[in-house]
Amino acid sequence: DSAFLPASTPPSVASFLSLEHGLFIGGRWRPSDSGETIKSLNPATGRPLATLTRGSKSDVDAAVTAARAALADPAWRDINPLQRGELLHGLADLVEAHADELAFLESLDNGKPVSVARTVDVGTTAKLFRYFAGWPSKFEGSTIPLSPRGGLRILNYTVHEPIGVVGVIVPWNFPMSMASWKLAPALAMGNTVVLKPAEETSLSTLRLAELVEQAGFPPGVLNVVTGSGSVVGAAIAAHPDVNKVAFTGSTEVGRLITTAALGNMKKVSLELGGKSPHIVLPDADPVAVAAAASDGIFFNQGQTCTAGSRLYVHSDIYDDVMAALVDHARRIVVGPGQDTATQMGPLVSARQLATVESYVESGLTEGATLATGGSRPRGLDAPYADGYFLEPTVLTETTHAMRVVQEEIFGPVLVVMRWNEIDDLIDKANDSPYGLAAGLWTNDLTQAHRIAAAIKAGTVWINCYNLTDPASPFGGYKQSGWGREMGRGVLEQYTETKSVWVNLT
Ligand code: TXE
Repeated sequence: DSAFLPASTPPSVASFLSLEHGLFIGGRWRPSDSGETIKSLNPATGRPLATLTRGSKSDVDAAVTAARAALADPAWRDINPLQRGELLHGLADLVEAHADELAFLESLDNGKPVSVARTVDVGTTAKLFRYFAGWPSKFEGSTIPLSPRGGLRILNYTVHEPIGVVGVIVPWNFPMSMASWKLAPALAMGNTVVLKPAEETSLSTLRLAELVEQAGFPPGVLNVVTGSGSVVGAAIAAHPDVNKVAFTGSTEVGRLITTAALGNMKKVSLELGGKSPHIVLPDADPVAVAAAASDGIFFNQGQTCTAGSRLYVHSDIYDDVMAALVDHARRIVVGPGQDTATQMGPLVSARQLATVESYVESGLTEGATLATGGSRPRGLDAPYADGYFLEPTVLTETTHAMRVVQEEIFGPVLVVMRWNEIDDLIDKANDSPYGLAAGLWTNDLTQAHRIAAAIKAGTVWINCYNLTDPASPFGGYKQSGWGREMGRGVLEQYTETKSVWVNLT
């Protein structure tokens, strides 16, 4: 199968794709010790898009050595906080300057519409670097008022120091922005990074590494090792000289990483799966809420950790919401992400498509009703006929015993349930191993705050959904993760706090 690029592909993207993509270690691009490569596929066609390097364990060792050396390099260690902020601002400028190119690249590699990649993936990345650029000069320690003890007068103060080498392992749903969620605070706090993108979607991270270099970060501050999770990811998680690992991905792999990290007790932060309840109260406008529920699940092909994948609609307006929801879902234009009309692209891989289709199958076998979707869309011409497309899918008559209600599907599949009584609704909403996010629609202030307080989730959206911001903390309860990303609080996760005691007597 030969590579295929749409006519609208920017020349800069086409020439980047044709490069031999090496590993970025110590400021240099180099092949792997393994000499092996990986084919990165275009999910809209199933054909090859680019060739990546398959990193090995010894490549991870080299990257960690480079990151360790960069920590001690005066060009990074002794840089003043304002200069560190300026480097991050410079990186944000470069991401903005290359936004169209980066968005197109992300769309080709992941499948999502270019417009989504432009506003969400690339937009978020630039904003993240901009937000964290302000922190190096402002994240202060404290002086702590202590009373004299044993005749000693004491001065006690704290300082924040970098943790050291941070391993970053990210998934394929928002490739560049998931990397930046971790990279931005790690760099702002003076750490160095060894980053492993997902093997399905490594390209935007490799381009970002070029921009990091161009922005003037010293060699070894960011290192990128592409390759498989079981080799490169596992080597980072187990490495005795990595001080922290920050991960976004499946709960299952999060568990493996945590176990591997125990070897040297490295710090671990985790953003894992979700099965977020999206709740509609009886006073909500059925048509508006149906559109929001549809966007809440079908955005990014349903491959969003916060996807509003369990919809609970009050019986009084259930029929009206369902009619509008099915209508909305059927109107979604499914196609290649590079077509301007496309609203939903292909799933990221043949494997993900097969997983999602098997969930739909399992739901139907367990007694759910298919309200719409469930099939691969017909009518896509070559070369898109072999792409990993699936129709927006809605299952009704679902119950909490079903796998489709309990497990993260991570695709465009919504399960819908009716509710009547608020305490029962809250129990159902919390009946999940996950606790990442929740949404609810009502103008009833009392009920809104009552439900928001009772839901075990790291984020609750009231009359909105899927909003995030670099200034607002994000993370999960229960098996959705450890720690919070973004906001001021994340700085603690990328620093060690030292308490210094001085005898003033
Ligand atoms: O994720 P993985 P996959 C969920 C979602 C999806 C399922 C499978 O339900 O259907 O996971 O996706 C690296 N040690 N989410 O298999 O495997 C891997 O190379 C260290 C939800 O693609 O978790 C990649 O870089 N690293 C989630 C990263 O981990 C390992 C987003 C994530 O891959 C490793 C993604 C190992 N042993 C998937 N094995 C969300 N909610 O945001 C793999 N990796």
